[in-house]
This record gives sequence, C-alpha cells and structure tokens, in this order.
Amino acid sequence: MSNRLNTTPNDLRAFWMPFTANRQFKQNPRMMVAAKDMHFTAADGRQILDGTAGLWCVNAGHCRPLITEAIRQQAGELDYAPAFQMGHPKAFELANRLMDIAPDNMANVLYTNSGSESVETALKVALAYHRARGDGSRFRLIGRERGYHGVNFGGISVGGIVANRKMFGTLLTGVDHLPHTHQPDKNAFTRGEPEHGADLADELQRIVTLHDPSTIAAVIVEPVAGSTGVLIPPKGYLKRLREICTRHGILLIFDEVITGYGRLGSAFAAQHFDIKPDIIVTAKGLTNGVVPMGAVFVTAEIHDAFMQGPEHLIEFFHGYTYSGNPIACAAALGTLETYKQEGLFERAAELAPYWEEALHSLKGEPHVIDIRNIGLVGAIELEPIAGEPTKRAFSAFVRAWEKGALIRTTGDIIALSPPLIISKSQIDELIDCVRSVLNEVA
Ligand code: PXG
Repeated sequence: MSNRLNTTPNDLRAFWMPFTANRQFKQNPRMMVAAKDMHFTAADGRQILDGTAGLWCVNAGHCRPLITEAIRQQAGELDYAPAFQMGHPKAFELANRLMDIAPDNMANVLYTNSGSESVETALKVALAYHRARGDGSRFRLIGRERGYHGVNFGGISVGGIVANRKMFGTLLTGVDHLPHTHQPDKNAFTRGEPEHGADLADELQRIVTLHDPSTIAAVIVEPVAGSTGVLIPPKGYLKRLREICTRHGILLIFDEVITGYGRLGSAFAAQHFDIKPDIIVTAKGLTNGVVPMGAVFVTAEIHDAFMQGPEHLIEFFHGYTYSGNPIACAAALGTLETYKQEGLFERAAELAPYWEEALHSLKGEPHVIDIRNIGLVGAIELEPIAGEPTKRAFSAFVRAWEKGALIRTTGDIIALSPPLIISKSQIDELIDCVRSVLNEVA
C-alpha cells in the first residue's frame, strides 16, 4: 500500500520541513496553533512569548486588526490581477507609501514574494543596469563571509554560509567575498557598534584592485548580519564601503530583509547608519510576515537607465506571477499603517536602551562569552561544548520553548528580535527566561 493511503490529517511524514532537523522535530513536535500580539499559543494550550518576531518578521506583533481586516476585505474584492502589462491601484499606492519612508535617494520599487527573490532581483537589476548604460563588463558581484542572502542561487553565491553553499555545485561565477566583521577577541560585550574593525572595509579596495574596478557590478551586504548571529558593523565600516563603491562606480546593495521596517529604530538601517545605498532589499516586516512579499528599492538613476528605446518594449525582463499581488499589497498597506499609527519605529528606538541593559545583565551567567545589541535586536554568544558545536544553544532553545519563550539560535549564538510592541516587563520576562535556561543547560 502506498504511503499516501496511510496518511491521516495529523500525520507528520509528508511535509519535508525547511531548515529543520526533521527527524528530531517529528519525534517531539513543537506546534503552534494560534497567535495574538506578543504570544503564540502552543498546541498544548501554553502561551509562548515571542522573542524573535516569528522569523524576524512579525514586527507589529501577531494578528493585528488593521492587517487582518485589510486582507479579509481585499480577498473579497480583487483576489488576483495579472502582474505583467496590467496593474491595480494598491500596488501603486504601496510603492508610494514605501518611498515615503525609504531613504530619500530611493525612487522606485520592484515587488517580489520573499527575501530570497528580492536578493535575486537586486543582483539582476545591478547587472542589467551597468549593461543598459553600456558598461557591460561589470559582471562581478561581491558578498561577504557569514552573509545570508536567502537560498536561491544568486543569494547563496554572494552569501557566506558554508552549509548553505557546499552541496550546490558551482553557484554563480565571478563572485568574491569580503571578510566578515565579527572580532570577539577585540569587541566582546560591546553595546551598539564595535570600536574595532572599520579597516576590514579596506579589503574591498584590495578585491577591487585584484579584479580591476571595471569588472565589478555590485557589493551586497547586510548592514547588520542577522542570521549568522547579529554581527553589528564596526564604527565607520559601512561608510568606508560606501566610499570605495562610489569611487569605483560600483553599486552598493543593502540587504535589509531583517533590518528593514523598524528593527533598528529607524524605518531602514540605511537611515540609522546615515548611509545611502543604491539598492535596498526588503521582505519580512513589509507585510509583518503575514503574506509572503518582498520589495526592492532602487534610485532614480538606476530606474531611469532602463527607460530607453521604443516605448512599447518591455524595459526589464524580470518579474513574478505574484509581483504586487493584491492581497499582499493590502497586507503591506495595513502593516505600514499599523507601524505609523502606533509609532512602532520610534518605539523601537525608545526601548533600545532598556533592551540593551536587560541583555547585558546576562554578562557573567554560565557559558556567556559575548553579548551584543543594536536597536531591538541582540545576541548572546555561548561557549560551545567541546567537540559538539551548536548543541548547547539548541538545548537552550528547546528548554526556553518548554519554559514559554521562543528564542532563535544559530551556531552557539542565541539571537533575540522581539516584535516592536514588546513591553518593558515582557523584555524582563524574556531575559529572565534566558537567564534561567543558561543556568540549566549543560
Ligand atoms: N536576506 C536576509 C538578510 C535574510 O535575513 C533572506 C534574505 C531571505 O528571505 P526569505 O524570505 O527568502 O527567507 C533573509 C531571511 C534566522 C532566519 O533565523 C533568517 C532568515 C530566514 C529564516 C530564518 O536567522 N532570513
């Protein structure tokens, strides 16, 4: 008899879960069945405090009324509209609203369905931009070690996570990588931007000289690297990257899939660090994680370079069936309205000092070798168990779940990024949970 005939609705076999230890999970599943504001409800009825905004995306908290209602209404009014050679009003309205909050050098928006697609879109725009200007010898892309830019081929090529790359063949050619900026020997327990490491940006000059500037299309970095454990840029580092790119006609792409939509206390990290990238990659918080959607912002200079030739011809051969999907646009508009009405970006900035104090109060607890923070994001790095990397942090994650808090671990680092609606007492609760977990795990 085939497996299929054996399945029941609560059979866990068929779903091959993403980035998950499937066999471990299915022996002891952690299921969520509902969510509201700062909490998930687990299948056994327990309330779980969301210390990670889902996967860094639920910035306004869960099941927020404006977003839920916007989706409900849109689904009954215009469910789908073809994305190519056709339009619908909310896609235009959303682009304008995004440009209202984006850094002022941004002018145009391309829609995608995820962070990974936003990355691919940005890389393709960068390559095609140079070519459209008659500078087609610029084909190289430069990423960074420990960078995460999603899981598609462009993203894993410029990304710097070995496990995400090594199984997948040759990837894109013509890619080089900057060194990462994590220097715990010099910067451990720094609050905010570390003092040491701006000089690591000079590696870009070395790579540029090696390949010749005329071959380089773009540099892509996360302003704060999220997935590999909250690596905060050293003071002056991003500015130096910007200067080197400008000097050589190279586009600077900020991947703000995590830092976008208020995480650092400004709409975007570009504003927080006062740097003007040429392209900004976003997703996640755009729709509060509720409907899959991403958006890529570009300057007028980039957009206008494509607007040439006969007007009946398509200017850029790229897009998705669901680019600017009406329900996604409605969700995004409801999300931006929620951020605005509740002043959530400002709230994140106001809470950041309290968050910093709370996080750093974990210094001296068992296993803690570094703590770092910026905006409403933080990381607690643990000493790995000798010979068993990641095990200690994973035990902490499971123990925290049992105690009623969702935390995120990567390697032996605990990463925290709560919804921006978190209260001070909930910050205390989250940090106290981590404290007790650290005192329990081996
Ligand atoms: N760029 C960055 C900077 C990201 O953080 C992506 C691109 C890809 O987004 P999509 O929507 O394709 O997943 C991401 C995603 C984690 C974690 O725990 C991080 C992400 C996704 C899932 C888990 O660090 N980042």
